[in-house]
Amino acid sequence: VNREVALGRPATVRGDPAALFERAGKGDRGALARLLSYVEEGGERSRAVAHLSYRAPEPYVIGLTGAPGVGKSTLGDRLVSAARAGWPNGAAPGSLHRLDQVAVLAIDPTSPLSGGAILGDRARMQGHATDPAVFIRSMATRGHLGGLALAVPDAVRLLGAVGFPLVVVETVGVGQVEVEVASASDTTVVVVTPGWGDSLQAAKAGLLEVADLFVVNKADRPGAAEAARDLRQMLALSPDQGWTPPIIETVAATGSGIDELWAAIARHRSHLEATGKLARRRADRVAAELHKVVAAAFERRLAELTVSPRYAAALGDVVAGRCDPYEAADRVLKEG
Ligand SMILES: Nc1nc2c(ncn2[C@@H]2O[C@H](COP(=O)(O)OP(=O)(O)OP(=O)(O)O)[C@@H](O)[C@H]2O)c(=O)[nH]1
Ligand SMILES: [Mg+2]
Repeated sequence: VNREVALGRPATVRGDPAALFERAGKGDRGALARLLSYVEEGGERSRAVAHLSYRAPEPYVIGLTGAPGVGKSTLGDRLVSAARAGWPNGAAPGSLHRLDQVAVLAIDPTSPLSGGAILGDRARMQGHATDPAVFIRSMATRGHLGGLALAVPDAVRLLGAVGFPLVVVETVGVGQVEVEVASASDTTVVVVTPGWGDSLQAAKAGLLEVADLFVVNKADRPGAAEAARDLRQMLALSPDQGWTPPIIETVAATGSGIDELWAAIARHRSHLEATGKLARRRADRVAAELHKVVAAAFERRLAELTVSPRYAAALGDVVAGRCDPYEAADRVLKEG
């Protein structure tokens, strides 16, 4: 008799993705957290999670990105409140009206482990600590092949599959990974603060191209209007794609401007749905994802190949001058 059975639980529940998935779908947050750890780790169990999740409806994903400390978590917190409180006067913007459950994923591409981020964001988001309908989780890349670019979509699909219609993804920083993660959202919100620096950094990082919406947060500080103007000027140079990213000034610390932000997100969603862009975007995203999965599989096979005896033999022949590197490579690949 193993311990699980002795404790009166089915033996499979402990680490079995399918059993955890079923429990997560019934609102078991511990089971959900465990599944997200599997996704972070990558490997067989993360594959199982992906398989369990793929048929479910996709949640709507709002991406919040920007330089460290601009107020992404505080904004995310406010958006969660807005989503939970419902739309004023019952004017429901599509399915964003009064959500039963909201998930927040805080992504930290800079740290291999998520400990610090978890503590920080838990502290900031403690306003929702007692709201069982809000699920907050930090994620870092541990071993997932393809890193966050694959782990985040897996996590988002999992959250959708266990019943979250909306996921807010917060990404720190303005590097390449962040742009990638940010652009994996349905509505990408780029957050800057007053002062020319953030906007310029965002532009350099390629965030202008992926932004559906800009937020100038900390508008209680001097220079917010100027920052908005700078952004508007930069945007005027980019090609018209049927949607001009609104620029919204907020004070996340007090909640000022959050209604406007929420309304702009809802407008963007309606725009995506009405024009068919949402489906196209998602299809593009899946294409990029599949490409990465295949690339990761090739990488893995290459790594195996280069430590095989066959590879060593071919290499030996090149070193000894018995064949050229191309012939050797052909031989290595052909016998695969
Ligand atoms: N003055 C002012 N401070 C703000 C505002 N919004 C957030 N802050 C403060 O700015 C600091 C950073 O806020 P966070 O929400 O943690 O910012 P973040 O972008 O999530 O930070 P990282 O996750 O570390 O990149 C905190 O001390 C907030 O209280 C605002 O509108 N005005
Ligand atoms: Mg944060």
